[in-house]
Amino acid sequence: MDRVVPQDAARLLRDARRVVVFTGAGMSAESGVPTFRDDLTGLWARFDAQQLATAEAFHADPDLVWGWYEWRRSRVRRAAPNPGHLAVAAIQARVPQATVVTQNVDDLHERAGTRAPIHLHGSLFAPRCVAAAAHPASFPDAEDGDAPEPGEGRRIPPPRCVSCRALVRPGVVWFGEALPEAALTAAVDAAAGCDVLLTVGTSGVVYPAAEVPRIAARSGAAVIQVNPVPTPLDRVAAVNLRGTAAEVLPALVASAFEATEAS
Ligand code: BJW
Repeated sequence: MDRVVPQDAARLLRDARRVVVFTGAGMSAESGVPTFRDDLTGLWARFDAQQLATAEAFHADPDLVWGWYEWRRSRVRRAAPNPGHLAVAAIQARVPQATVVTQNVDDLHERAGTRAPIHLHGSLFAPRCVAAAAHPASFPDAEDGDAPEPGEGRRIPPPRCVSCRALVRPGVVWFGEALPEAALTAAVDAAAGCDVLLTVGTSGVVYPAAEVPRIAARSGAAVIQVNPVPTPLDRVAAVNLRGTAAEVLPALVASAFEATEAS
């Protein structure tokens, strides 16, 4: 990677009044949270999405699916935000109208200090029951004592909703499911009204989330992409920064904001 952040990206960020930061799994990769589609390390290289990330899969084998999500939740709980997450929170602190839109189901943006990130694909930490009037639900934590310790292939029966006794499911958006309407509307509105959209660590292939940077570009915003490899979003990006989130974002923030403050 070119270690010097291109000046035009820093200038675009410095001059923007409204910024959207749109993140995907690569944002958390350097925290030790696996991506989905990276060739060797991605989750979909080792696990079958159809057997784990659909409502049909949960219906067919709830213990398998709940156990897999508990394993992933335990990994995220042990992970810490990386310098990229901290840089995103710093952007929000410098730019009055900065919105963070994430496809990630971890809570690393929140733990880095980002205010109110919009979660398009739900959260590992907000389970709900499967009933039509889905209630939020609580679930046993490892430190509760009697909860089984999650392991990679461990089957764990999901708890039952305390209100209606229906099964509790992970509060994430599976393939074929609608995204949370309020979150999607807020993301689209922010993208349509921003000056700069910074897309970080996403392959840009999962819809409708992948429309968010494209909407920004069509609305006249400059799209800056941070990713170590080319993606379909290269074509909509005004600037492509080839590198990782934890390397590029702190350098971009320093170049955009700290140089001006010192002068
Ligand atoms: C780094 C890095 C480092 C590595 N630093 N970068 C239009 C066309 C075709 C298909 C469809 C379409 N519209 C809808 C569909 C179907 C489907 C879809 O998009 N399929 C495509 C895959 C073909 N979409 C859906 O089913 C959606 N629902 C829907 O459309 O509903 C319609 C409906 C309407 C009304 C009523 C009912 C239904 C739902 C999609 C849900 C996605 N869910 C998942 C799982 C979430 C739960 C879980 O975590 O288990 O969300 S799938 C997975 O992909 C996850 C992610 O959020 C999402 C996006 O992945 P992401 O974040 O981009 O990760 P990767 O791995 O793909 O990329 C990582 C990138 O990081 C790479 O580029 C690396 O290079 C980079 N990287 N290290 C920076 N250190």
